Formats: sequence, structure tokens, C-alpha cells
Amino acid sequence: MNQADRENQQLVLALSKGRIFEDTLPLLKAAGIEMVDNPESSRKLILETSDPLLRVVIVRATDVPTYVQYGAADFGVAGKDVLLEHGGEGLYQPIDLNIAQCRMSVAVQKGFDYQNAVRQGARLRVATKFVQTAREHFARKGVHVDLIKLYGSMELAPLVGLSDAIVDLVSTGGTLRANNLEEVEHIMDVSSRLIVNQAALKMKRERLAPILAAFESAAVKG
Ligand code: PRT
Ligand code: MG
Repeated sequence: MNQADRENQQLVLALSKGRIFEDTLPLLKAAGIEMVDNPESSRKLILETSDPLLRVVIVRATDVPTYVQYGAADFGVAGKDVLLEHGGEGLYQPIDLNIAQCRMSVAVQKGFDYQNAVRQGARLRVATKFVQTAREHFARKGVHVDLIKLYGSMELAPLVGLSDAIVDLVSTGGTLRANNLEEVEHIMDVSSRLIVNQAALKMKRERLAPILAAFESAAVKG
């Protein structure tokens, strides 16, 4: 194989550390691919796999769509929450992998009368990392909100008077309970999807197709 052919065959998969990496391992295995390096113990950001032509890059969860959009990665795995904020431009989203499942909810401090606050038509202050999703949710309800963009620890905001409510991801509910918060509205169910660079899908179809097929048949059924 000459250099140009080899480059054309090379695939890069973008993943984030933690739950997405862990939940993607069985899918890779179904495609006959094992990781050589482990991101939890290695500081490497480019990880080799048992397939010499497939490398995994480890990036922040919110950066996965950006790497795939620009073709720095051919494909990746990202949460619906992250994809909605990104907008999905330049991305083909063929498969819901049903991994890293959680829900997007509105939560307030226990005792805060959310239904009344919403009915009164007062402006609600909402802290969140998911500004697009929150804006659309409250617009659909016809509720006026002031959105406060945060990058983490949303649960703190109502406790210190930064906001009346938060929009955040919930899985066990343990974080909300530990901070005296309660879910008052379910916005959507969230899971992670496979995303593919649109140009790579055409140019590297032969290389990608068997991996996508294996992911699809191994994906947790909805
Ligand atoms: O952590 P970091 O700031 O690097 O980035 P990230 O939070 O975007 O990444 P990561 O790896 O934590 O999450 C990646 C994806 O996993 C998200 O984009 C979601 O699609 C999905 N996911 C599934 C979750 C959760 N479950 C989840 N529980 N992402 C975050 N959480 C957080 C939530 O924000 C809250 O703080 O966990 C806390 C609530 O958990 P419970 O179990 O206490 O309810
Ligand atoms: Mg996190």
C-alpha cells in the first residue's frame, strides 16, 4: 500500500473520557477492535487500537462534534445534549447508540414553587450549560427566562441565589438530592449517538461501513 492509499484508509474516532469511552468499548469490540492504550491510565491523547489503521482521539465531550465537523476525526460519539448545542452542521448522525443514557430536566430548590413562578409570567432566572435547549424549551412553554451560562456545577446556582432554576442532566438523581434540589420538569431523554463527518462518509465508505454496521447491531436496543 502506498502512502496516499494508507492515508485514505486511516480512520480517526473521537471519544471523550469516562462514560462515553467506557460505553463505546463493547461496540468497538463488536467491530473486532480492542484498545491498546487506556485513557484513564495514559496521558496520551491519541490512542492506538488493535487495528493499525484506526486511532482514537480523546477530547472534551463538547468538542467531539467540532473535531468530526472539521474532519480532524472521521467519526465520534456524542450525547444528544452536546449535539443540540453544537447544531449538527457537517455531521451525519446515522445511529442512536442508546449509551450514556440520562434525561435533561428543570430542577429547583426544594420548596420553590416552580409551577406558580411559571404561571405568574415573571421572568425566571435559569442557569445552565445547555443554553440552546433551555431557550427552546422555555420558548415552547411561553415562559420568559434570563439564561445564565455556566460550564459546570449547575446544582450550586439555586443554592447561592444565582438562579431560580437549572437545566441539567440527571441520571440517578443523587446529585440533585444531595443538594436539596428537585426535578420539576422533564425536558427530554438523552443518549449518545454516532456521528460521522459527511465527507469521510463518502470518501472512506468502504472502511467505515463495516464498523458502522457492527456498532448498529451491537447498540443497546431502544
Ligand atoms: O465532565 P466534563 O466537564 O469533562 O464534560 P461532560 O460533563 O460534558 O462529559 P461527561 O463525560 O461527564 O458526559 C458525557 C455525556 O454523558 C454527556 O454529554 C451526556 O450525554 C452523558 N451523561 C449521561 C451524563 C450523565 N449521564 C450525567 N449524569 N452527563 C453528565 N451527567 C452529570 C450531570 O450533569 C450531573 O452533574 O452527572 C450529574 C447527575 O448525575 P446523577 O446520577 O447524580 O443524577
Ligand atoms: Mg461531566
